[in-house]
Amino acid sequence: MHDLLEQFSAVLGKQYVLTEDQDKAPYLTDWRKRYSGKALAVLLPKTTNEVAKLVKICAANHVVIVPQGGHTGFCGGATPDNSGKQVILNLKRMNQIREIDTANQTISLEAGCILQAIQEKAAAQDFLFPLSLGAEGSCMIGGNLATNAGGTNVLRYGNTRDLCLGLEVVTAQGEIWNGMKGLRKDNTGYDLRDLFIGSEGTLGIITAAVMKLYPLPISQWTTLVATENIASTIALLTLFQKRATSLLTGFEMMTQESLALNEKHFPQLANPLKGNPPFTILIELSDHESEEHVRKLLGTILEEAFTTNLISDAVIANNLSQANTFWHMREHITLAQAEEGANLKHDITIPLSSLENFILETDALIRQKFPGVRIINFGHLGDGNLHYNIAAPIGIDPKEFNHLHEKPIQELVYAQVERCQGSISAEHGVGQLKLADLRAHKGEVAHQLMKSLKRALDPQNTLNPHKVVSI
Ligand code: FAD
Ligand code: 2HG
Ligand code: ZN
Repeated sequence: MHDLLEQFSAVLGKQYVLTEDQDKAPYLTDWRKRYSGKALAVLLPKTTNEVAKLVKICAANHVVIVPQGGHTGFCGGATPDNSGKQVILNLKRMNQIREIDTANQTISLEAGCILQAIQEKAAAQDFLFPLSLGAEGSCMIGGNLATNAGGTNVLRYGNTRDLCLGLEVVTAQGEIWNGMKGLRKDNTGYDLRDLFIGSEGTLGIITAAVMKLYPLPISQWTTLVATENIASTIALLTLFQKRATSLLTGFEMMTQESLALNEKHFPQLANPLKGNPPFTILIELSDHESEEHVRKLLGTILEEAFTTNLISDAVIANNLSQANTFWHMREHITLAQAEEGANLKHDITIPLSSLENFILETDALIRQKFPGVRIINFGHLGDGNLHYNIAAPIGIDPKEFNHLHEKPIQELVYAQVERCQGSISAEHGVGQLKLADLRAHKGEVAHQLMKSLKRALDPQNTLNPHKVVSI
């Protein structure tokens, strides 16, 4: 073991091989505090060549590597097990922007770049990098790619996969695959890029990427509207999609119960809509034309929504600071849940045509079988993606409640998801949290194909084993 640490130090320098408990501690527990592990060392490489050398050392010694970015993932994918034999390979020092190609509208960058820093770098050159999520101040592009993160702009720009044109990956054998071409068309056989995106560190280590950039919108309007039920909410989405088409860049849903929790922990983020409506919808329109053009369009659509009784109230943000407050309301629900204590997350997608049926039936079943629970249902409604989270009844210890009820609640929710032809992971991935559920959900053929891929690319099973799929 001593020899191994010396080999790591020979590649990185001793200060980038963390072995002391207090130095390793920040890398060992996940954001939700649900998973905690031990590690032989935390390795902090600066270059792709260093990553390749470290992987070769690990492969030769059968040492398991857990790749890690900002460690904000929700499925325990970046947390090691309890053996103390695995190493964490954290990419945070690989944070260089390699190039912004203005003609190609692409940015080439290293895996450890923080998402918010990428957005800012792009904006400084009049470009939009559209990936946006609540953890953007600490998650990294490598982690976003490895989880195929979604967020609030998917409706218009797609998820991380849709934004990626090229990758650089260190394979399980320590070879470097350079796929850093910024091409929008490339039909040269199997799509290796798409194989690594969403593989959660189980097939290779993403060290760099070429990502798409877009022209920066010059006008943006954000509004909060009240709807009485899920049917009118979906009808409202259809209306906005028809009238605003590609100008619609955000359509997020928050239920009354979600916002009540927000208000409890963040009273400054109280809902400006009157009378705590059953559903509060955050809608954003963006355009490259004048402010007035979008404002007028928004007004016309809202008027139509009022006259057809789809909405009962609306507040349009009249400046950037108010628009930011609306977004904070939406993003703070996760933080309010964390403040409230342990909770059960269900990150699911349902076809929009089945969404009303899913919510009505599942809500009723949950309330009947688990009286008093709070259904913290919110999410990216425009993508059919609900965060259908469950919090313990008020006054009941959340940990005790989850211990007793997590399994039956999850079985109920996932059975409903299957009935509606949905997915048990919309954007957060699988990690160790959903490892067991994946098999049943994907079906035997898909599961075997996934195992074959894992065996082919990582035959020694040293890259993040027992995450996503076990072989
Ligand atoms: P980590 O958590 O470090 O890692 C995640 C997985 O990727 C692990 O399996 C890890 O092994 C692997 N990995 C990390 N880096 C690499 C690499 N370079 N190469 C190979 N594998 C790697 N997610 C959404 O999709 N949408 C949201 O709206 C959203 N909102 C969030 C809000 C909050 C407040 C928080 C805390 C999280 C949110 N997330 C969201 C979840 C999380 O931020 C995303 O999954 C994010 O993409 C993870 O990035 P990370 O750098 O933190 O990755
Ligand atoms: C979001 O959309 C994130 O805010 C977090 O994906 C969802 O807390 C959650 O379950
Ligand atoms: Zn989300």
